[in-house]
Amino acid sequence: MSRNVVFFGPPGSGKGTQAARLAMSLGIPQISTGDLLRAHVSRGSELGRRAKPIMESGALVPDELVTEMLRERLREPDADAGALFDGYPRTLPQASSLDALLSEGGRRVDVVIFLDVPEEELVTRLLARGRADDTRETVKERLRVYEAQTSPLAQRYQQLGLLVKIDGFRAIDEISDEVHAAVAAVPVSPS
Ligand code: B4P
Repeated sequence: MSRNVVFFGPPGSGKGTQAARLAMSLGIPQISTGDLLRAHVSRGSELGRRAKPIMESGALVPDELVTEMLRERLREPDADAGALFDGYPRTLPQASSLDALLSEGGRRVDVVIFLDVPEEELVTRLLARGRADDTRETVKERLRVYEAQTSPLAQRYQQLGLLVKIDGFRAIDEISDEVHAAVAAVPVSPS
């Protein structure tokens, strides 16, 4: 049995926060493409050197680089029982790649959690967090990129009947309770 959950939403909507909590309670890994990319940047790998200026500009790292990184991560044995995808997919081609990668192991996306947060709150949260790519200018660009390239995923997953929209503008515990309930309500993949 395998459980595969996608966390989807604008930058700062709490994908990482909620995926970490769910990972603890389900005992399956949180796979954050942002964290994987930042690890590459800090160890100065070839991928990290290419990704660093892109991330600092607020743009998306090219699909093929991120997808190859994800493919490698999914080969690790802890992902056999499933994974919580935090920040992937972010484009329609990435969504197709995720379906293909999962189907190689007879798996599929079981549910997509969409965290809905007003833009003003996103800006406040990100500026308070203060990561290297959390400057006012970069945040504005990341929100623009989200609208243009990532938000169309909502319609895709809605049509597939997989999207669960959750109000992410509340206390973290309240959101977690609703995320847990939504995931528990979904049957898991057979393999
Ligand atoms: P990510 O690392 O995925 O960053 P994010 O979208 O900004 O964060 P998230 O939504 O997880 O917010 P968090 O829980 O941390 O991406 C960074 C960059 O990497 C991208 O811009 C891109 O360049 C690159 N990248 C990553 N994946 C890629 C892909 N698939 N393809 C191409 N490029 C990719 O929460 C934010 C803050 O809010 C935290 O401080 C948190 O404490 C706070 N918070 C959370 N929930 C809250 C709540 N309910 N109330 C109040 N505050 C809350």
